[in-house]
Amino acid sequence: MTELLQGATRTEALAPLLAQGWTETPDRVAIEKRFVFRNFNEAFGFMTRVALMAEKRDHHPDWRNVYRTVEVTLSTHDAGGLTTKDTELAQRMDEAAAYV
Ligand code: HBI
Repeated sequence: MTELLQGATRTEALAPLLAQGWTETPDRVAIEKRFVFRNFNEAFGFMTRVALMAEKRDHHPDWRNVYRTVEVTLSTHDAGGLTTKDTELAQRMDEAAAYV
């Protein structure tokens, strides 16, 4: 199982994501971000690309779509918190959102 991010490693891994609009959930076991697109088509296109990515990595987001917004929470359920699987997927999601 992937190890939980802790201490300085955790801080360093999160720094670029927090600068890109991700926030820690209040219980600090997850990170979250609200993506807002121009329309539903762009939001769903983003979700489609991320879904393929997530399945390939066997690491899946918790997310909710309402019209042109996608609210995402990332956490490694098996580990009970944040791992590099989450920070890497978060980075890939930011890249996917920039493509639309
Ligand atoms: N996705 N976010 C997340 N966290 C997990 O622990 C996880 C997952 N997708 C698949 C998965 N675990 C499987 O590896 C196991 O549940 C078998």
